[in-house]
Amino acid sequence: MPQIHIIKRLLLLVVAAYLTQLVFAAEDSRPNVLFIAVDDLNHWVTPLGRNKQARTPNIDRLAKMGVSFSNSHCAVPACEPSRCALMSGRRPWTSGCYKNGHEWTEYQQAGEGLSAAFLRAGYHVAGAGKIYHSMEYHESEWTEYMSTEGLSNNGPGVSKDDGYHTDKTHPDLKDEDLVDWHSADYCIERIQAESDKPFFVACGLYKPHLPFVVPRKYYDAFPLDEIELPPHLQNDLDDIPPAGLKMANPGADHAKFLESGRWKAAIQSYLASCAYTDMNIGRLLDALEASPNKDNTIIVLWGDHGWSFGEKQHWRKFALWEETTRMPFIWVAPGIAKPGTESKRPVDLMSVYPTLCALTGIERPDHVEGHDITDLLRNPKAYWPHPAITTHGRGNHAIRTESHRYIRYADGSEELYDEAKDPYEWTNLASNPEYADLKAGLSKWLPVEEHAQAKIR
Ligand SMILES: [Ca+2]
Ligand SMILES: [Ca+2]
Repeated sequence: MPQIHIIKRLLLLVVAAYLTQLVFAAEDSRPNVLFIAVDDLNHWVTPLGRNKQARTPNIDRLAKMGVSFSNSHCAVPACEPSRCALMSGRRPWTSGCYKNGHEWTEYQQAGEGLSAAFLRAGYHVAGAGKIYHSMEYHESEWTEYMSTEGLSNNGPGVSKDDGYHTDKTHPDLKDEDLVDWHSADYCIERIQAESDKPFFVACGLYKPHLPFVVPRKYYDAFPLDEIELPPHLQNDLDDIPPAGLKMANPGADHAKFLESGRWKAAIQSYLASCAYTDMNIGRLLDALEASPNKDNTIIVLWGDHGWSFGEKQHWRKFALWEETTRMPFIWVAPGIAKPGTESKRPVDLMSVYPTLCALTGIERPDHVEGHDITDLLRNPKAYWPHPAITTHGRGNHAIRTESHRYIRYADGSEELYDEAKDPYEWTNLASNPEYADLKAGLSKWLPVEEHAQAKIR
C-alpha cells in the first residue's frame, strides 16, 4: 500500500530529524568562550592590588568566579607583539614579531589565529575593539566583527598628547562617548543571542591605554590630593647595565613628569581609566549572568602587558621588569576552575591559545607554543616546572620563576632579583658570585635560536 510507504518515510524523516537534533545538542554542549582583552591594564588593579588606591570591584567579582593568576606575565611588553604572540600562538623568537609596527604578513599566515581555530571548529566567532593591533583583526578569522565607524577611542576634542592630563577631559564626556562602551554592547548582544552554535566572543577594551581620558566622575573618585606615588628608589638605576638603562630611558617621560609636577595627576588619570574599564567589564558579567549561557561559558580576562609609573624612572611598557610584564590574568571555567582561588605559579600569555583548545576540545594546531594551564585551573597549587618568559626586542628576555626574575640582554649583561625579599626589584644580584648556579639554571630557559626581526611596515 502506498500510504504505508508514505507513513514509513515520514517516520524515518522524524527519526532522522531527532538524530540530527541530538547531534546539534551534542555540539551545543561545548562551552562558550568570553575572551576579554584589556589594553595596558597593569597589576595595580584588584585583586592583584599592587597599588592600594585602585578600585576595580568587577575584576574582583570575576576573580571570585574562577582562578586569578598572581604571577602572570606578558610574552612581550608592547601592544602589537604581545597580542601577536597570544593570538598566533608563536613566541616572538619564532615569529619575528618583537615590536610594534612589524609587518603582519611576515609572521602570521591566515588561519593560524586563535579565533580561526574556533571558526573552523564550528563556533560563532565575534569580535569587537582591540584584539590584534589597533583595528586590524584579520577578517577571514571571524564570523563577524564590530565596525567602529563613527565611534571614538577618546571622546571629542582629545589629542593623544593630552593623554596624561586630567584637565583636558571634556567636562560633559559620557560613558557611551567612548568606543569601549559600544564594544561591550556588541559583545553583550552576542552573549545573549539564541544560537544553535557555541560562541567565541572577543571583547577588546582600549582603556586604560593612553590617552587617560574618561568621564569626569571617574577622576572625582580619586581626588588628586590623596594620590600617592608608587614605591621607588632614587638611585635604583645605579646597578642596572646600559641595556637596561636604555629601556628605562629616564630622560624621556620621567624627566618630563618631574619638571611638570604632574606625576600624581598621571596616576589619578590611570586609576580613573581603570575604573571606567572595570565598569564595562561589569556590564559584560551582568549580561552573562542574566543569560542562559552563564553556566556554560569559559571566561578569560587578560591585560596585554604591565605599565610603569616612574619606578626605575621608567614610564609605560617596553621593559623587562615586574611593573612592565605583570598583568591581570583571570580564568573562569565552570566545572573545572574552583571559584575564588589564586594561583601563584608563574604563567605567561602563551598559555591562552593551548588552554582554550584544551578546555573546549578543539584540536591544538601544531604551530601553537605555550603551556596548557588546565592543571592549574583544577588545582592552583599543582606542580608547575615552567617559568613565565617575556621578550622585549630580539635577544632580551626575562625569566620569572616563583622566587626570582632573571634578565638577560642581547649584549650578555644581566639582572637578577629575589622577588620574596625585594618585590620592587631594587637590588640587582647578578654580579654576586653566590648566585652563579641559580643564573646558570635560569638561563637554560633562554631560546637557543631567535628569528630575525620582521620588517617594519
Ligand atoms: Ca597595550
Ligand atoms: Ca637598583
